Amino acid sequence: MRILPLLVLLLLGCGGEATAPELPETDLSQAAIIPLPYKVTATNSAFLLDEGILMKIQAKPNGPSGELENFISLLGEQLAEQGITRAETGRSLQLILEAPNSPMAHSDWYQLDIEEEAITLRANSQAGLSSGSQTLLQLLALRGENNYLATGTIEDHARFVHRGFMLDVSRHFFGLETVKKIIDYLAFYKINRLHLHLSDDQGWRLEIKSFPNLTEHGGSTEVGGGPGGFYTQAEYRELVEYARIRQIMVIPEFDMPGHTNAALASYPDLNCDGKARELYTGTEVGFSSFCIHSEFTYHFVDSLIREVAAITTGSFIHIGGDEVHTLSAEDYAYFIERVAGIVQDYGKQVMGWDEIAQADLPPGSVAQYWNFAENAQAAVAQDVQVLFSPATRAYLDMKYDSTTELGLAWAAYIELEDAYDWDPVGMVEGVEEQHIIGVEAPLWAETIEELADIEYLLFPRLAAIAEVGWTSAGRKDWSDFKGRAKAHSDWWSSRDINYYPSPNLEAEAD
Ligand code: TNX
Repeated sequence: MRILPLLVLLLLGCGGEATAPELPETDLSQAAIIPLPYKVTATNSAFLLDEGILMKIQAKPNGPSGELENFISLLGEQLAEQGITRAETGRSLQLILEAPNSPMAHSDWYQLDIEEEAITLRANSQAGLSSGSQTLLQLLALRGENNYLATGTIEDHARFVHRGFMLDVSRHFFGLETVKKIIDYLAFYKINRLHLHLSDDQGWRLEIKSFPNLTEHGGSTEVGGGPGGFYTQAEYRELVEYARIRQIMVIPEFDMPGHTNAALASYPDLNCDGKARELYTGTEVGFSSFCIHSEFTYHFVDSLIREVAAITTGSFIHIGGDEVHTLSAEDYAYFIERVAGIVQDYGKQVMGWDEIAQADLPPGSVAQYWNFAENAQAAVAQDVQVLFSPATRAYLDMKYDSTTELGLAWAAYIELEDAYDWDPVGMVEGVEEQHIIGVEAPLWAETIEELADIEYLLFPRLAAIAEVGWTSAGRKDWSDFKGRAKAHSDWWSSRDINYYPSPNLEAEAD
């Protein structure tokens, strides 16, 4: 990650007013920020948000880069959405960018000072700057009818570097606009990694120029027999860039050697018997596999990883590796080790579901714990970091309760409290804080077809997972969280977000 020392100052200068307005008394420590910041100090006054603000952006030498310009223009748009519009005259809101000299060690560190006359945001990385701006945007979004912000200081940093969300675009395909909307939601909750599950038995969703039939044929359907779809490489680049500007790393996943029916249907030579499989629109898992001892398989994987690495700005490529019920342990490990080597050859780090820890992995790999504790332990034994996505807590495709229409229930029912009230440390014996890269909430798409379905399973649980990943364990508190989540649900309503009205949200905070 780039460490670029930065300071952003937002100054509000009042011009032409004869008498100072009376300022309301406030309490910043009561703000409903999710995830909960590390430290909030209230100074009980107010920063007024009057109309007609003149926004000036000033870049000092050494401060800004091209990267920063993107960020500033994005922040300008987001402030405008919150009613902070630029005017030709009147009060001014000024952004001054410069480089502070004391870099802080924590991931995503920022400090937000809100005073009567100025808002100052300090950070020592682009990521911290982005996180701090999301806090400011939440304060604006949650201000309701008030035309002011509470004053005080927020000092904040993330507990884990990886705070992720996974979207399965294979079982059902979701277009660019839907995914961009989700990226906006992720940024708002300081989730910084979007893992896209781009291939499975039911569909191949990214154009691969050296194997065009993957999308021509393999992308032509989905669960239930709908039309499917895929991203061209140009569209995918657009998505990666949209996310990158919002400090979100896109992690592409091509699940293999199992969960590969769409590829097996598109290229007969990937099958040991040389016969193309039929397209699949059901929801069973575990039946498909590449031909492990055929060199064509590795020629295919090499071309795939080469093309994907070239359009991936993040450091990881996810190779799946889950639920292969048709292979011996030996063949499985042989395949994973060869494919991990290919990923390494193209300069990327390997990520995979926890099963990959049964193979010898290159340094810097990450095993995503979803179901098997012994695999998480095997990862730690070979110094491979563990990403926590326990199906019983973090799988957002699980139903809330027995009456939920969307979703599955094989792992658990997951109410808001279940999604909130857990900690990755202590969940698997021997897997400690230093072995854990972070947490990720996967959304598998067997039962969901459109944005409203996604929103229903995401909200409010995404907010809970965001807090598990960001907030230090000692600061987390369920009864406090549910009060803040209730405030956010009002905001979701105002944005027409189709959230699940969890009974947890209605319960009195005690
Ligand atoms: C298990 S999680 C799977 C997916 C399914 C999911 C449904 C994992 C690595 N494999 O193929 O979509 O359950 O909840």
